[in-house]
Amino acid sequence: MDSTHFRTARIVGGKPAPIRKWPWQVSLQVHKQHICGGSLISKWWVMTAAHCVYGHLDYVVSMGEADLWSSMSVKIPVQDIIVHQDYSVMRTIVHDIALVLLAFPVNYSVNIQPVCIPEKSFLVQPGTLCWVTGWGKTIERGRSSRVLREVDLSIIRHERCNQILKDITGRIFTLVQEGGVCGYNKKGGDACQGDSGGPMVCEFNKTWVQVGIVSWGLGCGRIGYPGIYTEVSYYRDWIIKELSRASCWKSLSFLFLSLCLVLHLGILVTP
Ligand code: 4AZ
Repeated sequence: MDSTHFRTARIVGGKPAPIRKWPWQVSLQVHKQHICGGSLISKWWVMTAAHCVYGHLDYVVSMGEADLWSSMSVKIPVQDIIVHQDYSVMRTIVHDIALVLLAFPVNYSVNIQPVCIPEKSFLVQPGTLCWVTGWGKTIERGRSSRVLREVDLSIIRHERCNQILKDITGRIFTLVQEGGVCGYNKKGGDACQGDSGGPMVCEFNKTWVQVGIVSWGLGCGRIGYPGIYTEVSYYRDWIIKELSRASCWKSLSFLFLSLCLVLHLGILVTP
């Protein structure tokens, strides 16, 4: 067996996720088809990768079930999408983050819970054990998985990750900059197409914190090739700013609508 065959035949690794272990994991779907992963950060908001939602299609967020075909999933249409203003795919992918507003708030349950966003100052240490989850491909040239899968990773900071990827590709420009973080599993565990937008989480003091968003990689599960993630702590201020801006718009539009209604009624009742 040649090395190429070995590499592509290798599964991305990991195993099916136990039920209720990752209750913030969501599936972004178009016409009932799974497109990308995402994570629930509040009753109204899902976080994902910008490259997942860049065309602004009609998405539905599906949550609460590990089996994509389950009839028990909670499905909520999307009301709005905020893509990072500096998101770009020139040379390399940067600022690959987006926020998705649900059409109505989800009810939390044992199967549906939000994940924590790290502090801005929180720098995950190299070598930290984390987990990535998703319904993406189980081999580089395979198909998406019907059941949610998980795999453990070890963190590589962006400086070292950039050097590794530059050495692999021979590129001289920066491939992973500040705002990016990498994950690697020496047995070939990795995220792949379809996992994008989904969470990479690590447990600190018994609390699960989302450290990364699946962004990109050179193939999947290749030995020596780390996967690249958007570093959530780096975008904490952006996330908070956008969420408060959106809720401000919401209350303003509500105010205007009520005012219009009052004026309209006023006109109707004036003789
Ligand atoms: C993708 O195509 C993709 N190995 C996402 C993550 C990785 C590779 C590809 C990481 O969306």
